[in-house]
Amino acid sequence: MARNKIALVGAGQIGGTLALLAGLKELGDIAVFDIAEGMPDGKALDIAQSAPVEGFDAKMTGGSDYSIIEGADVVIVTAGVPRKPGMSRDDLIGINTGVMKTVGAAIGKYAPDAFVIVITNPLDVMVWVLQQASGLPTNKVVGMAGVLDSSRFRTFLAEEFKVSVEDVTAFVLGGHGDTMVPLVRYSTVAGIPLPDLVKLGWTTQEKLDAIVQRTRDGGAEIVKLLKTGSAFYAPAASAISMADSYLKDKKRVLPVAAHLTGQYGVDDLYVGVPVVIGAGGVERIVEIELNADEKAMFDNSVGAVKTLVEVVKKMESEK
Ligand code: TXD
Repeated sequence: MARNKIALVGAGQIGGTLALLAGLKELGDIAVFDIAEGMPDGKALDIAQSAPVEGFDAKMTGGSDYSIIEGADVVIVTAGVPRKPGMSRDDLIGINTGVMKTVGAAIGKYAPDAFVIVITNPLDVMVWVLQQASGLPTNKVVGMAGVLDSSRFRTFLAEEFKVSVEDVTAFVLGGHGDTMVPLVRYSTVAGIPLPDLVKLGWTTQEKLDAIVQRTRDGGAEIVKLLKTGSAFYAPAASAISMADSYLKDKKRVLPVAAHLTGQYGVDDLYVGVPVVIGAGGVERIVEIELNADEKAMFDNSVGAVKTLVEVVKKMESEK
């Protein structure tokens, strides 16, 4: 059986980490593309030379010609510019819209059967632009944000409760960014919902509220510390878990930016919701009932995504 092929468009901080993780996990052969000439070739070569030590087999190719992504089973897109301190994710919209259009067209040409995971910010809008430019079916194009946001939430909760991160599950909804909606009543430690843990005295409501806020600000906290870019280890690990679920038909239930057609009252927008990812791409969208508070937060988040999509549509119509 031929190995799967994973194409990485963008070989920066996240792209390089994706290549290493995909190699270590033996997900398949890896092609790394970037417009910065030489850099993707260098990273591919460097990672290939770690394979004998780590003990994995994967063909690593790097280059600046889109033909290297040909026939990929999975394409992960990080191409674009990241945030600098003081910049919001939305400041990136102008530059990255153009990048998504080029990348989308290339994917449509060279890898039309791929499962595509977009990471470039502002995420929920960029995945929408890329899907349109690629012409790929909407169930094969998703955005990565929720796995990262919920992983951040789980990290902070495990720290607070002094339990293994493995036993903490978290549920987040909505757009990536300041308006995302951590769903406290669906987040648990070994199945015990967080509100019950407050009642049991494991934590206080105030501490829980602070953790929710820290999760929302999780990206900014790291941007501020790094000074020269944004988070990359956890974002890469998150996207790899989505690729893994697709390639192995694991049917994991993961929060991703998925194309909604009426679910949660949203039409033709990409918003973070739980979905089943298997060999068919997004195989099912999980629609849960929200209480009034959650609905208000969700609608606010959807409103923020909608506003940015309108900005893109306006930019395009003025061209
Ligand atoms: O949760 C999430 N979705 C995110 C998103 C979490 C963290 C970071 N997030 C975003 O991912 C971030 O705001 C950026 O938009 C992307 C990529 O972040 P990364 O840290 O990897 O950025 P780099 O290191 O700057 O890498 C981007 C690469 C860089 O090597 C450029 O040369 C390349 O993109 N680039 C391009 N590649 C191909 N084609 C074009 N046009 C292009 N333009 C730049």
